[in-house]
Amino acid sequence: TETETRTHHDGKQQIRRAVAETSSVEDVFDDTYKEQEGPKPPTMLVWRNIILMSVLHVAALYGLVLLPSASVSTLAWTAVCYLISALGVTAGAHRLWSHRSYKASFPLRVFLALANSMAFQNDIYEWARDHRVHHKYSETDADPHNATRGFFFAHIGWLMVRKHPDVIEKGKKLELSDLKADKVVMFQRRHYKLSVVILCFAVPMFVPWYFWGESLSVAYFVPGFLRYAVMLNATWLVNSAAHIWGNRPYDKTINPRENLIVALSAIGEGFHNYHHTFPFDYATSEFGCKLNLTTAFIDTMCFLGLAKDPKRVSKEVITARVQRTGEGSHKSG
Ligand code: ST9
Ligand code: ZN
Ligand code: ZN
Repeated sequence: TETETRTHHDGKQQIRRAVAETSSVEDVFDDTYKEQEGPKPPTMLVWRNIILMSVLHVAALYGLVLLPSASVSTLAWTAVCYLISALGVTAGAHRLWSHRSYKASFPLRVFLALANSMAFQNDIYEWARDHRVHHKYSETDADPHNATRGFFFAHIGWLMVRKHPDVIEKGKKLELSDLKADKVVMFQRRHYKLSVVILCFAVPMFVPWYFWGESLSVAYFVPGFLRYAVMLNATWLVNSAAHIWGNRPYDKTINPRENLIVALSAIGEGFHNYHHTFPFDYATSEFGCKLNLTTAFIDTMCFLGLAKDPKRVSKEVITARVQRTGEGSHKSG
């Protein structure tokens, strides 16, 4: 049995290496990392963030109260702002810059960087760095939003405390030269604060007030704060809900799951068991555009010649993986 175990282990290593080779970035789970033994470092609260997040959510609730008095145009504009900022995260920071799952032309990268500033979720460089450690050291001390610390921590709590030292230590060792070499990413990082003030707050508020005479308070609280808070929570649900609830058709040994509600609110990012199994697939799902607006967007960009080389996993590889590590809940289509 010892040889058997070794063969099994070698097999696993080989698969990990093969997977790593198809992926040009460090987003593949590293099972050699071991958490330090003994007591965990104490949780250090960051009161500034706790207060700011509370204020944001109170402002968003006020936006909810004002919602019935918003004009139809303002509601449509709010939806547009939601979609643009969501795409800046899903098609931009996530599928393009964290995972390099397709290639994007300069004009598309400029659009995605602007959309990303509208989402105000840390600049692209920081987001992609934290996301690569999330995949490589998923659900350990070195994962920034380690879901084994519970729903609240994975959802929002991790933004209100100092990071575990292993997140920073492992993060500093990551290969990030592709991000440093991307002029659009570094430009956004240099001018991040100004871009957020303009794109996340000023523009969403100015447009309805200036173009169709919406009241300043509705313009401020609905497409501004309410849209921002809902978009943040939809994103965080990928880290919390989609790491806790749902099926695991592709790999039953990991916690990330297929969660349709999250897929819907996060425009295609809820197929999280598939995504952690095949992080380099541009669709982040076996089923292409199904419940997946981001994939439809990238397909459209490829059709228009603004993007190319979307990476996909073959049916054979998926089927083999489903049979080897799936929990038996796989449905085709
Ligand atoms: C937000 C982000 O909401 C949300 C991300 C979600 C990710 C989701 C992923 C799911 C999949 C994709 C689905 C998308 C779905 C989208 C749907 C859309 C509808 N490696 O950070 P500091 C260094 S943001 C290497 O201060 P502390 C760092 O460089 C919301 N190094 O750590 C620095 O070094 P130096 C708005 C690292 O003090 C030093 O360490 N933003 C790494 O522990 C200190 O860094 C906020 O709320 C790393 N990984 O503070 C702000 N990490 O000094 C939140 C750090 O040399 N952030 N370093 O430069 C903070 O305030 C702080 O980061 C903190 C930790 C308080 C949380
Ligand atoms: Zn995850
Ligand atoms: Zn990812």
